[in-house]
Amino acid sequence: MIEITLVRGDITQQHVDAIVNAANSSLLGGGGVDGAIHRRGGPEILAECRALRASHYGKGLRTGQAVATTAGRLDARHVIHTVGPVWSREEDRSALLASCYRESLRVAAELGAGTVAFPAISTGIYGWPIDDGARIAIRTVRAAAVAPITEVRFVLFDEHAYKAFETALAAQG
Ligand code: AR6
Repeated sequence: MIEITLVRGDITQQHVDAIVNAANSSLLGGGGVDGAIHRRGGPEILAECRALRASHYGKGLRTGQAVATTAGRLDARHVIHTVGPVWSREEDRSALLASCYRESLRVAAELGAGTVAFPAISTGIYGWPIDDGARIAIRTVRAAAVAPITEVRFVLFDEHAYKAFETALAAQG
């Protein structure tokens, strides 16, 4: 049985097998979680991202997909980079957001990860409303988690995000 845990804090400080990064399709870094992961993880992560771009993702990683690199100096074995959708009022992109969680878990399981830490994908720079982002995250992880994953930890940066996940978890069990 998978355990979903909520932590308020910085994802780069977590000790888990895999840390998920809310990246962009370039895989070459950015602000938010992405910036923090590259800063703290060191240049090895960016070097692998560049190599992946050259070998497989010349046009960029597509929204909703996920790919793994080393975790560099982070206290983890892997960083899994996924590209969340930008929030849109006109278009329902929630299937793409769900895909980020599902694909990241698939990649983590393939790598033999037991513990996986997620940020609240798309809810920062990409503008997704936190309550809806939290519901999609919890629902998707509940439905998708696979062996050998035993713990999925959501690492929420602020109290507002933490509360949104707490509410979603209480509602969905
Ligand atoms: N640990 C945990 N959560 C964090 C941290 C941290 N260190 N830093 C921010 N958050 P964002 P996105 C929260 O913007 O919306 C980048 O430039 C933040 O409060 O990191 O998917 C990429 O390169 C928010 O709730 O990711 C892309 O261009 C959540 O993490 C773009 O931003 C996600 O915020 C992706 O935007």
